[in-house]
Amino acid sequence: MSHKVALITGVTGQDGAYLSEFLLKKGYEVHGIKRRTSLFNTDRIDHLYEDPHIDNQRFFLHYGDLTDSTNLFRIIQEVQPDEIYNLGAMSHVQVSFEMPEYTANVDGLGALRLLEAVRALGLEKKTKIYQASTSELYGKVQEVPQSETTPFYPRSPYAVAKLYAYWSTVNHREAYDMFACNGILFNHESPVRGETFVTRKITRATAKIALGLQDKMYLGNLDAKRDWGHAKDYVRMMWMILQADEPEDWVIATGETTTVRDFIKMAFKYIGVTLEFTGKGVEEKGKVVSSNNPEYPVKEGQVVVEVDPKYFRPTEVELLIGDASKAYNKLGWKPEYKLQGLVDDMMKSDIKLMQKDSYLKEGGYQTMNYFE
Ligand code: NDP
Ligand code: GDR
Repeated sequence: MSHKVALITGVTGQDGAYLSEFLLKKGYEVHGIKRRTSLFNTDRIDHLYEDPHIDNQRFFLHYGDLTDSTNLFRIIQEVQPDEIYNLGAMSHVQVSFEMPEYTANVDGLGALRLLEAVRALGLEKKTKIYQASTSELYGKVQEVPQSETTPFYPRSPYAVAKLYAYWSTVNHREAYDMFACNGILFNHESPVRGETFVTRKITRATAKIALGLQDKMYLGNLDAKRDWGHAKDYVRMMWMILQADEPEDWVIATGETTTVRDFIKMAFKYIGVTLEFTGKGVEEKGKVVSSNNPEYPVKEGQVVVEVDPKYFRPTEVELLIGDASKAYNKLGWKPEYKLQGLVDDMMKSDIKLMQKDSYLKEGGYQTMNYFE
């Protein structure tokens, strides 16, 4: 049976894992580009891994890097993909201030390398390209809600690099008639979200606090507002973008915005704890007002959130709220998850994860010290 072939950069990341699963279920042959790392780093896709010795393998991994043109050329030539999803990126906004040049190379030039490889290999009529663009392009608030026509004003080296990738995608589409599209995705999260993004940092810390493994968490700007959706809903839309009649750019968002502070309250609500926030700026603290779940040793009055200015960014994106009506109306996409459903999904998973640590500790299990 003939099937479509997809190539995914960033296959080991949150979206790469969800998208691989989604495309495999649709019958695709899926090829992922994975960086060489000193440890496996395939936790998110281990359940999809197939022994290369079996027949009818449909999930393949290739070593590669978005900074290496010859490697990208060779993989694309070998795979001859019908669809490329460029999800690979140095995706952490705060870290991009520490490594702006690398971020520009991977997130900006990396996209151009892929577009040029497709063109140079003469695949521009065969291979469709999805570029992982971002609501960070909007940066400093120009208008709300943000749509495909809202002007961009990037506020980080990450966003500046992604702006280059956005326009490279548009320019290749117009110059060479390629089916190349930007998905301007607002924040999307899941139980496998990277641990240093704010939502996962909060759900992991809340789970640890619930189990008595940690007293409090330290965060940065609690006033920032984000339009948070579930990664599962968003990868479906990535695929829909490449099945549309025309190559276009699309905003994907829930249309609701929430502060970091309220996200924390929602995570604690899952464990039956009500929080109140007092104080301003770096003095602000989140305290337990009541706790109605005796299973968790959280005490009234316990301070569970403090602010550490080291998490403040040199320039911040204060407010994101997306208008995805073009996607709703033209492609019929609608998110299935509401924010509390997403928070519950993440909390359920992190409590389970932390419980494992807790049981091991109680059972006297000690990790090996290889350096003794
Ligand atoms: P993750 O950080 O979870 O995953 C990023 C992926 O990119 C990882 O597989 C990582 O590999 C890979 N990568 C990093 N550097 C390179 C490189 N030099 N060459 C090849 N691959 C590399 O991000 P998400 O899954 O959350 O996001 C996917 C994409 O969508 C990213 O481009 C991100 O910028 C963008 N985006 C994300 C949003 C979100 O809210 N999640 C919203 C809008 C856009 P490794 O595992 O080795 O680090
Ligand atoms: P963001 O996500 O920058 O929106 O980029 P992140 O979760 O890192 O930050 C969201 C907001 O929370 C504030 N914040 C903190 N952030 C982190 N990481 N850690 C903290 O301790 C903390 N305290 C407060 C931040 O200042 C910010 O305002 C994500 C990434 O996935 C990008 O790749 C993607 O393009 C955008 O979402 C859309």
